[in-house]
Amino acid sequence: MKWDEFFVTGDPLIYGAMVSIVLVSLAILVGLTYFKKWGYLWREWLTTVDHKKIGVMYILAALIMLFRGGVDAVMMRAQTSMPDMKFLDGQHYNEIFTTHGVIMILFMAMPFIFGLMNVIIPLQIGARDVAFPRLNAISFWLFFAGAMLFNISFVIGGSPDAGWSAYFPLAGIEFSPHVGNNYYSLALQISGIGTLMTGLNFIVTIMKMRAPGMTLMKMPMFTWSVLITSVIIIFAFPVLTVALLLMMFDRQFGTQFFTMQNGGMDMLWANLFWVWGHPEVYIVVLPAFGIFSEIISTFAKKNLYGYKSMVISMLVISGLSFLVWAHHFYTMGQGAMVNGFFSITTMAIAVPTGVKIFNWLFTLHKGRIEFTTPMLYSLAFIPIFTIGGVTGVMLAMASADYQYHNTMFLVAHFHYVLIPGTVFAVIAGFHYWFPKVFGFRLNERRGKTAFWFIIISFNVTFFPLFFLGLQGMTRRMYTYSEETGFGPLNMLSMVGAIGLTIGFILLVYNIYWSTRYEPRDTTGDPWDGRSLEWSMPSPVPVYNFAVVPEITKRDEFWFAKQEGKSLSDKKIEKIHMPSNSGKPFILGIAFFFLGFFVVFSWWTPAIVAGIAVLLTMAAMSFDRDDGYYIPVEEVVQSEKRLRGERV
Ligand code: HEM
Ligand SMILES: [Cu+2]
Repeated sequence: MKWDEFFVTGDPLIYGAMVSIVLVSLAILVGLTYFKKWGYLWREWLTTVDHKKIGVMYILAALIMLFRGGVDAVMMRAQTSMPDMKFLDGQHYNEIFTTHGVIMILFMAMPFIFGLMNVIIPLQIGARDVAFPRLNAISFWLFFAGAMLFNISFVIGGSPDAGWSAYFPLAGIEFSPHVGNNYYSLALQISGIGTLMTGLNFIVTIMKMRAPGMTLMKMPMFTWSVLITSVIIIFAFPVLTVALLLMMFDRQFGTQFFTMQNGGMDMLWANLFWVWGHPEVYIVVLPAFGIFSEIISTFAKKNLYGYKSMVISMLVISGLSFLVWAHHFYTMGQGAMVNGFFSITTMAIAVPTGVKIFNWLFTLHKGRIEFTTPMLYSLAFIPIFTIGGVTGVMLAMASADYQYHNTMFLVAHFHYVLIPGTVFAVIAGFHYWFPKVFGFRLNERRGKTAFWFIIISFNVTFFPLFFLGLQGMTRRMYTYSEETGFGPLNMLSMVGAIGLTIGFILLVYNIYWSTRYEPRDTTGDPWDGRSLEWSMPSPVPVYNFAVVPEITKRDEFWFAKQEGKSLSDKKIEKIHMPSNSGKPFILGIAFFFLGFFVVFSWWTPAIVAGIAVLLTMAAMSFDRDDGYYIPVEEVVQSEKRLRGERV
């Protein structure tokens, strides 16, 4: 490969991006050296095994990826805002919708959810950390390595361009000969291993580490949703990993699993992809349901209506989510019987989902509702998500789908599901739990301004797309002529996208503003919460609970407050904690280079990087570090300090 093929060239946009990447990296390096922060960064973050810090890193990475995916989105909207627009060419448009889709789902939505569950789950169940803290760090660094690998494709070698679903034969070596889709297969394999381990870790954590007395049916709803999601992860992700491995073999070693000749079967890819892909939607949506349940019950000042039916409907959804995958390709000709089966299973999902919607409405009924920022997002979610759900049922009807398949109607539908169902949830959760992690709230007034911008602009951006789809505008189409008449609605959608951008900028600005000016919270419970995470001071000390509380009922903390009881008046004992480790971070770097060299089929360096991976793993298994104890005196001191007493 020649150097001019190695770096992506020829476009002012890309040169601009290269220059800014170099400048930002230099600024970070110089800044860290100037302020002497290398040691701090290494000790407190890169080597941490603390679930709260790992959670914060996930969320930070997700916010950066939201920015990257958002820039892609605005560029697409700009290109289609007017007929015969000349901003992007066809190839660039292909690359951008591919990276937008992959980044938003795998490197924004999932890590944002993982970030929140990392921070909150141990606190909600009364645990001192997750079951396997070091594995948790490995999960994060593998996710991060995969995300970085995927992102550099933009400047080195070229981005994938076969859609986020990478259908064969388009994604095969014959029609996509450059390295873009190798990045897809490698980056997703690496981060996928991390995801799988997160799933295992949280199942064990929730099953084994709950505070005494907290039976399954006494768990907060967010914990339930994460437990069910983790089970979906361990069934769904192996399918993706295997499919990606076969993709890699097809593209780089001449096998014929998904090709159109020599016994290959392109539809096999579509099936494997969606056997993972549909449950993936629930991996990001179920925890969102959990977050909304917590927020709605907190700010309606009522216990969650229909707790048991909430749990059952999540279980039913998780089971059904594995039985609907063929609804993504009704038009590929598998016949009426098969299509009929998948139509019915798909429509059936609307039933448990409807149960949940009614449960939230009944929780609100006669509640003393407080319209805080997180509550506003949760209230807006209900009607908007319902539009997404109803249009989903429309798409589920196989015969009707022949009409809307692969049109902008579909694009509108899944954004109506994913943006309220995931993005609003993580933003709501972010505002809700922010004071727990940082010790102060995000400013309410500024938060609400951003909320209104985001909610209104979201609808302006995506509602027109339903009509464009019905008029016949196909998805993934980079341009259209004046005569189609698609112009005005696309322009309207562009206006919405600009509004969304402003909304997100206001949201980020609020983080900055609140960090500087918002008063600190000394109660640890600024929202008058119900679950255990509000029972300790904020920011939460490393050991979480000075004494592990005993649970006798659901929302124990809420009732304890009513009765004026304390959950932590027992004797403090010394606390065992896991020690930090640099190896997960090193493993992430080794995996990054392994992936990078395999992308370019540079086998010698790839073998060296592979050996580095194995050696780091071996070093990890011989590690004999049993952690350390925090002495009683230190716990007592820090509890006093955090609760605002003079020490
Ligand atoms: C923030 C505002 C967003 C805007 C303006 C936006 C806009 C778009 C546009 C214009 C397309 C391509 C339409 C076409 O086929 O030509 C698209 C595709 C897509 N978007 Fe978004 N999007 C946004 C957020 C999101 C989020 C939050 C997610 C997921 C969590 C997401 C997931 C996807 C996926 C999976 C595709 C399909 C990519 C493909 O065709 O391969 N988007 N989006
Ligand atoms: Cu689906």
